Amino acid sequence: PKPTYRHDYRPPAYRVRHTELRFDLEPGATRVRARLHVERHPERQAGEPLVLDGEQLLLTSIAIDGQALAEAEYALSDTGLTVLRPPERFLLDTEVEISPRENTALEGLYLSNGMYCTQCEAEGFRRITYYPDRPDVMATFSTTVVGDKATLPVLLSNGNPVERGELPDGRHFVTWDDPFPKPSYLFALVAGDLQKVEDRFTTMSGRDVTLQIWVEKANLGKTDHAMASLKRAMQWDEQTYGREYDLDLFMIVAVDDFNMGAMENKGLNIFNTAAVLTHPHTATDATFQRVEGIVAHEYFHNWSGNRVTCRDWFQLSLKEGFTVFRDQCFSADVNSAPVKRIEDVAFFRTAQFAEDAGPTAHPVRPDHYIEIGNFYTLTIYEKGAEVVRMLCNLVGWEAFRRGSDLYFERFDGQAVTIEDFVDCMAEASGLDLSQFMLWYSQAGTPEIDAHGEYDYANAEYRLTLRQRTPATPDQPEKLALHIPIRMGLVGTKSGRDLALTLDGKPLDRDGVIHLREAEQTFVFTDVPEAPVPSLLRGFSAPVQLRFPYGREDLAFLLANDSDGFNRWDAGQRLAMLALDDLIAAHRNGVEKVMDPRVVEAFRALLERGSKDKAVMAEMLTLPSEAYIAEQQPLVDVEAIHAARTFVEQSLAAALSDDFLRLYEENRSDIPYAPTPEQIGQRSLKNVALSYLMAIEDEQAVALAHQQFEADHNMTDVRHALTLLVHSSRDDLADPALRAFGEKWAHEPLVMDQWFAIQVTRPQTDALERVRYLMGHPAFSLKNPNRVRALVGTFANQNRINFHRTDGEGYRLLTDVVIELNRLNPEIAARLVTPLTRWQRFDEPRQELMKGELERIRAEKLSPNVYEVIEKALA
Ligand code: HT7
Ligand code: ZN
Repeated sequence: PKPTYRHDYRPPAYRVRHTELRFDLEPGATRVRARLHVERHPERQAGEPLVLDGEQLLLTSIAIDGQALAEAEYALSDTGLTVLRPPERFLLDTEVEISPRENTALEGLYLSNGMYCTQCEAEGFRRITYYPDRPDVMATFSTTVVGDKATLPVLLSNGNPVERGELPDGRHFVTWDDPFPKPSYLFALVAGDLQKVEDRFTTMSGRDVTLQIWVEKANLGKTDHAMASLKRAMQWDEQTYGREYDLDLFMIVAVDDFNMGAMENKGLNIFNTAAVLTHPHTATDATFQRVEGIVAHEYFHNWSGNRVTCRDWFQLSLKEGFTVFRDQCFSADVNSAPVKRIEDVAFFRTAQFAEDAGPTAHPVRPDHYIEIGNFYTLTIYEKGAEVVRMLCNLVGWEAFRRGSDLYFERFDGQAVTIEDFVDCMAEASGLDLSQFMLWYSQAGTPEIDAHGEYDYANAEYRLTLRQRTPATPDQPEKLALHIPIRMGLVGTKSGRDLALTLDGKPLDRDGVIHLREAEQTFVFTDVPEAPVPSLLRGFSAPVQLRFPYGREDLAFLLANDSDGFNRWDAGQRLAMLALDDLIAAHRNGVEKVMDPRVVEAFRALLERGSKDKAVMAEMLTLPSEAYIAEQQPLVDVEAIHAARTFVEQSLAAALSDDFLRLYEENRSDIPYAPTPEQIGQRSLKNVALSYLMAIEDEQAVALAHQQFEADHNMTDVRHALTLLVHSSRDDLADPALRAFGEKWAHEPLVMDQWFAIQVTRPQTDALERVRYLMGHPAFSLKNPNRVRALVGTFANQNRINFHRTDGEGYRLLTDVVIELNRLNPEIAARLVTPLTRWQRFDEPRQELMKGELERIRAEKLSPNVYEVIEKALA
């Protein structure tokens, strides 16, 4: 497979103004007739060939302006069809046959549980019909769907239904018109035996919109939260960005088999059932919040992605980074803002930092790719969102909103670039953002080394910052970035933020300094007392910032910092210092001793309490093993696990009365609701229970068992079951697991939780359980949710067992990747990620991991897996 390069972009030679499609649905042989209204692009010469993409299609007829083409007039290949000498303006009619039944890759048109559905982003439409399958070709669509009336009573596509009727042989049809020009990746079709839940929304200009969520009958009771989330998101986008919905109908469909979370097809969003269905008995608080966020994300794409789309796939972050930023702000506004930021950053620093430090590191706007499906990454989405967040903070919200209005107005109905977006922000704010653009082109996580000195005699504080971005594949040298650092100086006597004067002027209200050089010193004057600096408040830039904090400094910030995010971060840094010592002790075979200053800091935290219980729960949560690993030069899997377990047990032993009190204070029998208050209370209670179970005293075990038996809501049941299954009490865990598995055997999404609980257990039998559970009737390699729950969770979240020194964990993952390479390349390429990080581990593990990567390389590979494996072994 050959790479595509960003610099090779050329506008298409031909445009499609309007697309008419007709689908005759049959599982093994669906006929797709397409009529494209084509014209030459005004910027391109006459007489160029028309190149259409197409894969796995059987062409049965082709005509231009009603005249069948002779074989010499076009050329067919595995990747497309070329019309050699087309006229300037014409109608192209084609007919192809495709087989949804055999489509296990879940791209294009496929069958999920007897229901037809599509996934066209990024390049799935070419598996439906011959077409210029690129985002800068935008057309209006008219789609007729024909199917068997008894088995496929519901026939959906984008836009508005304009005609329906009966046909011979028990078939029927519906025709849909989508008046908004769109690229092929936003096309969607759904057909099946579905039921709908309906609601309405009146837009800010008074238009009435019908909202529908389509599900299989058994899932009818699980749509309330998604519908409420959708209405909240529609209102938020009007109030915050002035964006109104534009069609009369907005539909969501839930499907079982789906490669990602959801898809923003115009007027017809398709969702993974896991990203839309909720019920207090089947979904946890985390799922309720995830559903709210994803429903909002897909809805927000209607403007940031659909009305204004990407010129080419290198610009993917234009829509994804901006839309993630929008959904993060929405979730922060409707829930607890500090907790949302803490959760997002904790995830980002673990997973995106790892991606940026590994062999698949790439810029937010990549320069080349082999398979675009591999670039739906944490860098494009999450780092892209951090870049937009920095832009927003740099220019300020008012200018950002003006820039956003300008962007939507200027480019409505167009396919544009990241420069177009940033130019609007520069125009609206008057700021020069040229250095800032490096954030889009340079891969890797910038590292900032900071140190500070207080000069008593002159009442000055000198802060020196040095930035460096490590080399990444293809990019050995890096330039200095423009890095906004929000900060404060917290007086050690007063415990308060000191007023900041820099270069004789008060620092702006937000307290942002701008690092632009490789090294810069900032001299703050009139500093009346010795301060502790609080740096990178709110994680104001996606960087690793190091400062030689002492433990007392961190305990001080944990107690006094006015920035909630940095209070949490001080606790994490303090725990990391203790963990580092314990990791070293474990490695050197020295007895582990718990740092009393960490215990005292936690005790003080527990005594102080917090109004926001969710924040308190985050403060009490230790850094994850994955995050700890990210902070180590070389990952010592056993030492990290042992050190973290030791800290948890030491805190539990020293503070068990406090944890017990916390647990009791936060128990509640009131009916479940996914409100921020209830979620915070449950998190705090369950964090306390985790600590208590870390030492497994009889009382803790009894509480966990009672919580499981009480069966109040899935959040509590799942947490209690996890603690039992991860404890040494198999006498209680086994019957509980059995009961849970039997009760929920008919609910695939709950069985996913049942799989995940078992395969994350630290006991040495975890790997054997994975192999055993792969034979369970509820498991299927063809369903991405099942694969993620069982195999993905094991490889990513059970570090000591996945990295077993006998290499069995790696072998298991490789076996699955090889199988999936054939069935579903997109999922295979994602699943292999943990093996690609081999350089982070000790020599024997490196050899084992590389051996497995070589084993994959020896197979006949899909472009997706090929690209990842080649990078990993480069
Ligand atoms: N824009 C959507 C991306 C997506 C996708 C990409 C590749 C393969 C399958 C996919 N399903 C959805 C989702 C989003 O970002 O909103
Ligand atoms: Zn998106």
